[in-house]
Amino acid sequence: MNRWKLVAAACLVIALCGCIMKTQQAPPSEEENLIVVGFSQVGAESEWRVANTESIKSALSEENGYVLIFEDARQEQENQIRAIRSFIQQDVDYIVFSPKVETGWKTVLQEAKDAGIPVIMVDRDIEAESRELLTAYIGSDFYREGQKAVVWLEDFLERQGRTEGPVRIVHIQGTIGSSAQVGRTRALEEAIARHPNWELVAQECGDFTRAKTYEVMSGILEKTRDIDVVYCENDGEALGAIDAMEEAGLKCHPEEGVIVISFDATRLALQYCLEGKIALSVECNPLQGPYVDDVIRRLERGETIEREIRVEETQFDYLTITQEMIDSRKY
Ligand code: GYE
Repeated sequence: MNRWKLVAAACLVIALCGCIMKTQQAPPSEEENLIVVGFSQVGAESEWRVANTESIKSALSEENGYVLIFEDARQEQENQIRAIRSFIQQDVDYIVFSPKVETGWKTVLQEAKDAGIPVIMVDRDIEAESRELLTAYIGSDFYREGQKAVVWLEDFLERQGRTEGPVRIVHIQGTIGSSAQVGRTRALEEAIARHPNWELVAQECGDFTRAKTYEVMSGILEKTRDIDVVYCENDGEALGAIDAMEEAGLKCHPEEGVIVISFDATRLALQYCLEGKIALSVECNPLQGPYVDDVIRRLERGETIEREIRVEETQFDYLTITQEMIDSRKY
C-alpha cells in the first residue's frame, strides 16, 4: 500500500468511526477505496489550460473516489519528467499528463511502464514511437483543427471574390514543438503552398500567451501594416495580436480590415467573435476530466479500452455566433 492509500485508508477509518458512533451505519463497500492519480499539467499559460486543469480536478475529486496529486510544470518539460518520476516513486495507481512538447518522453514513460503504472495522456500528443508506452490518449486532432480554419478562410475569400489578389498572412505560432503548434502550423503551411496568391509575411512564436503575442505583433507592425490575415494558434494570441493592431490603428474585421483566425473558442474570444474582431475560432475542447474518469473506471473494471480517444469539437465564426451560444459555454 502506498503513502496516499494509507492516508486515504486512515481518513476512511476515522470517518467510519464517526459514522458508526453517530448513526450505527453499515461499513462502506470495497468501492469506497480511493484511486490515487498523479497529474502533471504543462502550466497555466491560457484560459484553455485553466479550464482543462479545472475539468480534471473536478472529475478526479475525492467525492468521486480519487486522491489527486497535482503538479504544475510551469512550462518546463524537466519539471514534468521530475513529477512523473515522483508519481512512480509514490506508486500511484494512475499517471495523467499533458506533454509540453512531442519529443523526449520515451525514457520516463518506459519507467512508468516497468513500474506497472498505467499512463493516460491528455491534450497534446507525442511522437509515434513513444505512444505505444501509453495506456490511453485523450485529446484533439490539431491538424484537423488547422484544416477547418484554412477551409473556412478559403471559402470566405472565395465568397468575397478575393481569389486572385495577394492575401498577406501573419502567422503567430504556439509553443514550438507542442503538437498543438505542429498540427495547426502544418495545415496553414500546406494551404499557403496550395494558393499562389497567399503570402506569408511573418511567422513568429507567441507561446500561446496574450502578452508575448502583443510584443511580437507590435514588432511585426513596425515593419509592415499591409496585412490581410492574422492566423493565431490560440485565443490568447488572437487577443494579444488584436491589442497590438488596434493600438497601431488597424481595424480587425473580416469585411473592413484584418481577418483574425484563432483556436480554442473560450468565452472572451467568442465575445470578440460576436463583434467580428475574431473572424473564426475553431473549438479545442479542454473539458477532458470526464473522459479521464471514464477511462479509469473502465480500466478498474478490467475492460479493454481504445488507445486513442478524440474529444468532440466544433467551430464558431462571426457570421453565425450569437450571445446565447456564448452564454451557454462552460469555459
Ligand atoms: O490551444 C492553448 C493551450 O494544447 C490544446 O495549449 C492545447 C493548447 C491550447 O495553452 O490555448
